[in-house]
Amino acid sequence: MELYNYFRSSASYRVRIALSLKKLPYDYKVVHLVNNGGEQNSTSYSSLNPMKQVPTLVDNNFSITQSLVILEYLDEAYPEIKLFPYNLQDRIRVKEFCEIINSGIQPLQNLKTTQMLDSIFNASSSQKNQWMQEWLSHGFRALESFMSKHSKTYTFGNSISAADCFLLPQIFAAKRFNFNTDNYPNVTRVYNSLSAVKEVQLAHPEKQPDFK
Ligand SMILES: N[C@@H](CCC(=O)N[C@@H](CS)C(=O)NCC(=O)O)C(=O)O
Repeated sequence: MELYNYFRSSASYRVRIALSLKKLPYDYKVVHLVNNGGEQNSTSYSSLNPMKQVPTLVDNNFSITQSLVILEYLDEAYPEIKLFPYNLQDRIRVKEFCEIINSGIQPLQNLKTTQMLDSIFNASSSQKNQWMQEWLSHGFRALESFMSKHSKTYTFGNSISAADCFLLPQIFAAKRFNFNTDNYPNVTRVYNSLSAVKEVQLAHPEKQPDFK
């Protein structure tokens, strides 16, 4: 298996956590999001990922983009350690949580989005910071509300799930943007539980070969 990714990319980090929890080995393929105008924009890479984003997983020549779909693929192809609950309603809840991050928070902080705040609107750094803080507050309030109902040791009950693969990288990204996550008690508690799990630690950006 090959994972095209970048150490700091939160969407890549989701897949690294999933692969690590499932104990699946893979070749780490670096797509540097900044060097050479962003390697994600190269012709060769964009033929793998038409959105010009990481991650992309290739398993036996089967190439998949979109981290949520990659996690669903891994769960069906390698079901020994499950990331989505068997029970339908539980499974849908976990996907609902993933989607809050996947479509409601992360795209608003993504590189191409913030670059356009510059190139189209000529936004100052304090305006860009305000953009980040507003969207992160909006999103984290939703995460906290979900978790106040469903979290125990982990985001959804007492078993690690895909929801945790999404939560931890989103917290990592929020901290990079100096967003204070301490005001969200359930988020903070689960962050601490997840940070103690060895497989999760191995997926951390600082443990990756392209970390700088
Ligand atoms: N929905 C996509 C999001 C992927 C995404 O936004 N990746 C970011 C890094 S976290 C990226 O490659 N950004 C490059 C760019 O914006 O040029 C997924 O979950 O895979």
